Amino acid sequence: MKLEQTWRWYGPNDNISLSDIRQAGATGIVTALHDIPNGEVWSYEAILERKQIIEKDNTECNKLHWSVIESIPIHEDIKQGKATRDQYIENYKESVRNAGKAGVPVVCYNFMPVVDWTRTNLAKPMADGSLALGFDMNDYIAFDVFILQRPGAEAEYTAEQLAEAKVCFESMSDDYKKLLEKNIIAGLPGAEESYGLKEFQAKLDEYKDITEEDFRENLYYFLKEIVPVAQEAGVKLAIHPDDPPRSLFGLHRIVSCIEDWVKIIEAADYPVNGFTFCTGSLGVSADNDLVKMVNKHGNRIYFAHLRSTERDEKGNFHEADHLEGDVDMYSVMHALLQEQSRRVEAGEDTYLPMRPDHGHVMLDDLNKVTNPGYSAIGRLRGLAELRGLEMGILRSQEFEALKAMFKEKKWQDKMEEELSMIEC
Ligand code: DNO
Repeated sequence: MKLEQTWRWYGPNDNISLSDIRQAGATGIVTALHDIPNGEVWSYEAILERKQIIEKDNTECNKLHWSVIESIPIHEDIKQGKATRDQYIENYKESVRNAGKAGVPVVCYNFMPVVDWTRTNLAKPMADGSLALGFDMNDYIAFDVFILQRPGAEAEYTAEQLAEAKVCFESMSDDYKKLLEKNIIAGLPGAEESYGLKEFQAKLDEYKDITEEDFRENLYYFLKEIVPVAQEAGVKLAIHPDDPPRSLFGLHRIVSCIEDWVKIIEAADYPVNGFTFCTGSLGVSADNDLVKMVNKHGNRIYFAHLRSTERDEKGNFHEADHLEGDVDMYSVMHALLQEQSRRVEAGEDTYLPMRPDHGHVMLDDLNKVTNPGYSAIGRLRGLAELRGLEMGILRSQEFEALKAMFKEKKWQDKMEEELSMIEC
């Protein structure tokens, strides 16, 4: 049993074609109807049309299918718990039903307020000559305090952080300041929202009186409504973690760690209420034990973004090569394959799509315009590495022994043993 290899595709306008994706060896397409405005219903016809485009050139031995919707965005009114949320939730239900009817099995979504994934640098030079996405704390604080001039921002940083950010700000050219603003708030691909400075501050202001408790309740309210519908529609919901998994611009972040996962499960405890296991996002926090997350809640992982990040103690990080950096990809892959074998023996649905993520810009792509994080060759490299790692693990004698153990229905013993080792 293998994880399904998938690839994020931005639709018919993506420079990377479906034929390219076939050559990369992926079988699953991860995509969204990006042109539908946030909050509106995704009609059955529109989903079906996209599905047919994906499957158009399928042959008997070369098939693509739509594995995951990434994402159906959640309207800000739902996140803010406004009176208007109910209509948006009804629309979301309709979209989920339509996805189920069209046979798309997984919907990925996030609950990050105002900004989706956030980086300060979209072209950080790596030692090998490739370019990576990065998050630089000095740049971020300089933007927050000196460019955006968010009221109250200073109080959230130490004197040392502020001093460093000031030096950094003073050395920035006007062009660099503009670039930084664009990188942070003009919207990365798939983020669906983009702002100018004033508009951004106005959006942040809307969250001023929303406490963390309120914000969590807004997510749980949404889940209580949506999850039963998804269960009936046969669609798995996979919430994406906050990226990075910490507060930005004073906003609450409530999908950042295992404790958050537990609360999400408890809010609407149906099997379809699950997670996108994004190792690069979660891995930015040293407190997240990724293997433990799989061993404890692997049965709720319905989609995996397998990438690695490298962080430092100041909060800076960048995208590492897929098998390098702070994510122990061997152990993560092992844990996911173990979870999949458990599902086989338990007679559960074993479908587990994964995709490479945020590849470096390298080789020929250095001369092209690419979507930040979504260049072809960097992801091709990532996918190839992940595929090899998976094969190595599945073919190892140790893994054969593990599967034999599961066959004898001893998987529970095995999981308990691993968890007790992690916990002590
Ligand atoms: C970034 C992506 C995110 C993700 C959303 C899910 O590369 O992982 O934009 O798609 O957060 O809703």
